[in-house]
Order: sequence, then C-alpha cells, then structure tokens
Amino acid sequence: AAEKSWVRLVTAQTPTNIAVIKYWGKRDETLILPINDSLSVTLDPNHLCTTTTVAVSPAFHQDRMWLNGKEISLAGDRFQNCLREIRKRANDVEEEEKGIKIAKKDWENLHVHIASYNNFPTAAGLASSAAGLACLVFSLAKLMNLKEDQAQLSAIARQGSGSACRSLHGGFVKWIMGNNDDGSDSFAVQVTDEKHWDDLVILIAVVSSRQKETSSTSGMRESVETSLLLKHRAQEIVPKRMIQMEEAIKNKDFPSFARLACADSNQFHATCLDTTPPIFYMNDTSHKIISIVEKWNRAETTPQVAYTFDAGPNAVLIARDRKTASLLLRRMLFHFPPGADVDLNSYVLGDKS
Ligand code: 2P0
Repeated sequence: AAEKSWVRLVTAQTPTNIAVIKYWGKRDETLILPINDSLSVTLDPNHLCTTTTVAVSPAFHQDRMWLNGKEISLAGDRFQNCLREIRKRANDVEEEEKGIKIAKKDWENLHVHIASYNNFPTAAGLASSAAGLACLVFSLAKLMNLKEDQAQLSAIARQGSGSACRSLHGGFVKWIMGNNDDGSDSFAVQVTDEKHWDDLVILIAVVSSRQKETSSTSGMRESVETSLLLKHRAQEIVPKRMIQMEEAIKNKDFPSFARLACADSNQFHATCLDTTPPIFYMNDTSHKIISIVEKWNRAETTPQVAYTFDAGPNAVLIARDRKTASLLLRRMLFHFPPGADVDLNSYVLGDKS
C-alpha cells in the first residue's frame, strides 16, 4: 500500500573517548551505575569514530542491526534497554515532502533498522563500544525526535555501555556517578569544549590487535568483588583526583594533567593486579613505553608526554603540543622501528587544518 512506501533515515557520527580518570567498577550492573566519577577526552570526529544510519519504515517487521555490514543480534538486555528508553520518549515526526507523518503513539508499533560502521578495526583492541553505543542512542534520538538534551541522552547511552555516556559530548567530559538508585543523576557533562585545549596531540600505539582475554564488564565485576585497593581508590582517591584533574584541564596545566593521568592509569592497572584472580591488561611492550615516557619526562624540567592504558596493552600517549608530538613519534619509531609490531597512529584534538 502507498502509505507503506516511506523510509525515514538519520545518519550520525560519534568519536570514541579516552579516559584520563578511569571508570572501573559498577554498583548496579543492570542500570550501569559506576562506583566513581570518571573523566575523558573525546577524540576528533575524523578519527576512531562510528557512523550509524538508522531507518524507520512501516515496511520493517522487526528491529534489526548490522555492524560493519554483518547482521548482529539486538536481543541483549543493553540494546533492549536503550531502545526502550528512547521509544518511551519519542515524539511526533513530520516530513511533509516525503509524506511522512508519525504520531507519538505510532512509535511503539514501528520497527527500526540500524547500520553501524567503525572507521577503525573493531578488533584493534581500541574502545569501540563507547563510540558505537553513543552513536546508536544519538541517531535513534534524532530519528524519533527526542527533546532530551545531551546529558539526558548520555544517561540512556550509559545503559548501553558505561564509557559510551562520555562520547555524547566533545572536548573534556566527566561522567558524574550520581547517588540515586534509579540512575537519574548518573550522566555525562562537558568540562571544557573541543577548542579549549587544542594544542594537545594524541598518539595511539597499537601494541596488539588481539582481542583482550578479560572483557571490561567481567574484569570490573571481579575487581569490585575482590579488590580492596579498588574500594580505597573509588572512595578516597578518585574524588580528590577529579577535582585536581578538572582544575588542571581548565588551567591547561600540562604538568599536573600528565602527573594525574599517568598515576590514574597506573592505579587502574594496580587494581587489576589486586583482583583475584589477577587481571593483566598491559604487556612487556606497554611497560617499555611507560619507561620511555617516564625517563623522558624526568630528563626535562617539566613533563612533556602523558600516557594512559585501558583494558588492553595499547598505549594512548598525549603530547603537550605538536612539536613534542613529532619528537614523541620520532622516539617511538626509534624504539619500535617499523616491523617491530607496534603500530603508531596520531590523532589531533580539535584539528582545524
Ligand atoms: C574507561 N574502561 O573509563 C575505562 C578504563 C576501560 C578502562 O570504560 O561494562 O566498555 O560496558 O560499562 O564502558 C571500559 O568499560 O564497560 C571502560 P561496560 P566499558 O574508559
């Protein structure tokens, strides 16, 4: 029938984010509520990003999703929670030129098709769920004409993957853990925008593209259950560090930023070691990179480069400016010449060129 012939499409692009104060540990596994605040930097949208197109049509008979061209299941609770939360908030949509008219109440009977692409290898061990879930929520919110602001959308993305809530904003972003049991006050807000500190250059050294052995979700569950160090970190260390880190970012104080970021990465990996059984995310190459940066920073009057490692061996190196970044790249190539199994990629924050 003629009224079945339309398709409404929305496409969105979302970059990934790298935490400099780490999220590790949940107090609620279903709502994805963390045990501490975290703070990240969202990468330039030209790099490490997910592009998602969502479509709705009366001709669709079920919700379906494709990731990098391959159909994946939407049956998981996390997808379903996000879809339900977005549908609940859907509004009237009218596209006159296409003859599309969707009333608020129609959304519960309409199905969506979702096609998502990562512009980086999903298997590269780099955070893909953050960009992916953030993009999914953002594009569906546009499709269904949600009126919620970015912070409210971030609370929905959070239920898809914790770190995803921080990718709804650019620049430096903090995820406020919140106190409520229903998650209503656990969302992400921008600390400074993408132009604020655009001297910084991020270099990612892909040490291994192997899939990690312990997923973040199960790793952090085991840490919450067994690590006393994690408890101490969440209650005593991170609250103070968050204040200092925000200060450092607002003042573009690179020495403090670097000191805090490196210490937080090392403490996160220490809590992994303190977990029973212990979790090893870094390897010998990761440790070698830390030594190189530490030695360099100590040889200068002030730190030049910060490092941070997530739930894998890959290094994220943050140089204070472009000149330092090219020196860093040269040093990295000296220690890890081409063919040495370390893949170097640089990403510029808020690049205007
Ligand atoms: C972070 N990571 O703050 C930390 C640092 C890894 C190390 O967020 O279970 O994929 O989906 O909420 O967000 C990775 O954990 O875990 C992560 P779920 P997620 O970026």
